[in-house]
Amino acid sequence: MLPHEPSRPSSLSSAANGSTRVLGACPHDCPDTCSLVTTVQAGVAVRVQGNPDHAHTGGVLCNKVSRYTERTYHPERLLRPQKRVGPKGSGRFVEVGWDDALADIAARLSAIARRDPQAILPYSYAGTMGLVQGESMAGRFFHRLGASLLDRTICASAGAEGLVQTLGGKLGMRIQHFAESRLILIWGSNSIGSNLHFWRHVQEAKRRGARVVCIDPRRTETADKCHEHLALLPGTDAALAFALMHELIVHDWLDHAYLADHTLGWPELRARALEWPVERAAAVCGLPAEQIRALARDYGTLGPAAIRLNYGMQRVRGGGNATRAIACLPALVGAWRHPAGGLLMSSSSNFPVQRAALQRPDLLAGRRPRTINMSTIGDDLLREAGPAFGPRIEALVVYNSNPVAVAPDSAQVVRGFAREDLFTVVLEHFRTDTADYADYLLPATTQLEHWDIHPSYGHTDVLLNRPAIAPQGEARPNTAVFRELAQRMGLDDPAFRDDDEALCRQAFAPAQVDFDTLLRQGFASLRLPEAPFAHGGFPTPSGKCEFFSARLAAQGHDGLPDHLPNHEAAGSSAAYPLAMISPPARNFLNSTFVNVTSLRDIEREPVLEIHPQDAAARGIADGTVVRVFNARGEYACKADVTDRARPGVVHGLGIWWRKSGLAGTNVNQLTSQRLTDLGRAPTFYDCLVEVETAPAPVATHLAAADATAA
Ligand SMILES: Nc1nc2c(c(=O)[nH]1)N[C@H]1C(S)=C(S)[C@@H](COP(=O)(O)OP(=O)(O)OC[C@H]3O[C@@H](n4cnc5c(=O)[nH]c(N)nc54)[C@H](O)[C@@H]3O)O[C@H]1N2
Ligand SMILES: Nc1nc2c(c(=O)[nH]1)N[C@H]1C(S)=C(S)[C@@H](COP(=O)(O)OP(=O)(O)OC[C@H]3O[C@@H](n4cnc5c(=O)[nH]c(N)nc54)[C@H](O)[C@@H]3O)O[C@H]1N2
Ligand code: SF4
Ligand SMILES: [Mo]
Repeated sequence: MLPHEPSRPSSLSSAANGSTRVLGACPHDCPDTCSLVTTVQAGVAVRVQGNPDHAHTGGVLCNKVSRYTERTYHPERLLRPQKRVGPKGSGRFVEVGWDDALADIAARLSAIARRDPQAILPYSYAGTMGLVQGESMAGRFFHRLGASLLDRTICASAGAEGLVQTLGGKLGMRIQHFAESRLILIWGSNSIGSNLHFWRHVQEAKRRGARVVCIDPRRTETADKCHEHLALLPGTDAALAFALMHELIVHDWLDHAYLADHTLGWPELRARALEWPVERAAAVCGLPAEQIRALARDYGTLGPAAIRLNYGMQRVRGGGNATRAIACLPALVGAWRHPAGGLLMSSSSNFPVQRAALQRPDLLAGRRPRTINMSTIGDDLLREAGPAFGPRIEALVVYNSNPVAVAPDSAQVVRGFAREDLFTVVLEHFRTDTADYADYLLPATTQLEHWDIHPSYGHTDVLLNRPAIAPQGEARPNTAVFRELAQRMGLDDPAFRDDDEALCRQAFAPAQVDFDTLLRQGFASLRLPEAPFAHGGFPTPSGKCEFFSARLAAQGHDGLPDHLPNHEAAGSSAAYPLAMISPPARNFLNSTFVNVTSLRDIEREPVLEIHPQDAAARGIADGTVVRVFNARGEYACKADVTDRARPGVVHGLGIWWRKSGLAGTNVNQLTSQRLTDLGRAPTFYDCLVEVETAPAPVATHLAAADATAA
């Protein structure tokens, strides 16, 4: 059992039976950023639990991370550096010593850097959200080299840009106050699957009589538990938001004083909203008009009203504008006046992270390398040198990411990674799809084995992660690899001498976040107002909630939000009549945990959810193997015939490793590299497909695969 005394003296405490408990932070890309307690006996982590002293964690972890020891001690953990011996992608490696691996990597990168350092590209995302094992030492290394910069757009940049333009930052309600709301809109998010600790606040609000509405094309487990579910077509959220505004206007459910004092562009927004009578939006969204009217009535009359907006609705062409439109809503009804009213998409801008101190962009010393968008890595790896593009990408260093599985348009991504003249280094825990394409595969430490420090995008506490156990095998932290490479490449700068604890200390100014508090209790809360915009004070250029954005207008965008139909809008193609979204499977985190047996056993196998009507029209029975295809490629999986899907929309739950898929592909074989309106983000959920029962070749491939497996 965990001790519950709140004044536990240190984050490294000893218990009577000789075990120690080490405080840490969940590293995963999840808004909950849980505080972890790892029990260690004789150097072995025996249990990872939620910290009961941390209010946002409340002693509870999700199913995935409560299996963290299974992942850490997995028999397939990479324990020693490996060098490729077979053709690219064959996954044939031999073990090599760290010295040999690092010497060779340093030599190869130096040779490329002498010609043009921009031919080297780092590729990383949020395998760990830690500021130290993320972009600290890595940033210093690539900046000092002058390597290409990476535009980290793969998840959230469309919504982030929409929020920044409207509210002035990734800011909003404090998550705990949702418990006091009377109406909660869960918009583009499967909270029970991906934001579990928020769901506890929803349950509390429900107990107090709140009404809860889910806005999601898929009938998720979250939708099941809400009072109402609006199953709109993917990419139609802005139309819905405008119809809500229309109703608020015609019924005068408006806070005129708030509009006058704290918003910019109300007359213009009002005029645009009046172009969206409920019937027009109902036709665009594929929803009953009465359901939209009822939602508007609730939103206009039940206060405080709170919106939990999340990133599921911004992975479409108009994702940035849809975020802007929705982010306008709380100001219309003055919801921000109350701590339990308003909106939350991300809380990250609250954290005064000293990114320049960690990443040292000054080491560029005036050079301005080009920027490559991670969401178009498929095309960019295949691009030839040219005046617009610059040099061909010759070396790729991948850490904290699995692009071959998670980036859109995988056929193109794989073609890029398969280039025999591309030098690829991958730092990983496991032999992922991306690792298969490495020239050098370097074993990385997990969160139980290294230091780190974490902000959160769901709550407003900083967390410290202390190592609980020694690195497994010869695994090394990402930071150690970049330090060593710098030294071997003669990049002599004091920036490469900071150790990981020192880096943790540089993440925040002591006046903002007290490091001793972090050492003592594992977390520290930021001092913030309870209702951030009760009296306006939006950190936009005008200080107001900007319905109209002069900044966007100056960049040639529409100054007002608008509904932009999908690149591949439902009903726009006879060849590909079904809209496909690919939200995550609950027991995986993006492509992480796919190889953890106990979790994979719950998810069982890749599936496509399809409505009984769409299945019947194609002669597809539940459980049959189907071929899902479009012009970009095809994907084979089992059909789950279910009314979790609405007619016209199918769900390819993700993100399985390609090599665990039936025909060696995953759902990203179908997604495109087209980008969003704002934020240069991918459009994973803006994708048309057709589905048919799999013809014989796939079934044969399957039988062969089964035979090999058995
Ligand atoms: N268990 C688990 N938790 C996770 C993750 C995971 O993979 N697994 N991923 C983590 C990451 S990286 C992120 S970014 C967050 C994401 O967290 P959220 O943004 O909350 O995303 P999801 O739970 O993926 O839910 C997205 C929901 O949006 C719906 N959706 C799809 N298209 C549309 C649309 O056009 N409009 C609307 N209104 N809804 C739409 C999908 O059906 C899905 O239910 O979750 C994090 N948490
Ligand atoms: N079709 C479709 N595609 C999607 C999405 C979708 O909903 N649908 N979601 C998108 C979203 S929201 C996101 S955020 C991206 C996520 O894409 P990624 O950020 O690539 O996330 P993961 O797939 O979880 O891969 C992270 C990898 O980092 C490794 N890792 C973890 N910690 C460390 C460490 O400390 N050191 C090193 N070296 N490696 C580490 C893990 O082992 C794992 O293999 O995928 C996107 N792709
Ligand atoms: S993945 Fe999310 S819910 Fe699970 S332990 Fe980590 S932060 Fe908590
Ligand atoms: Mo994400």
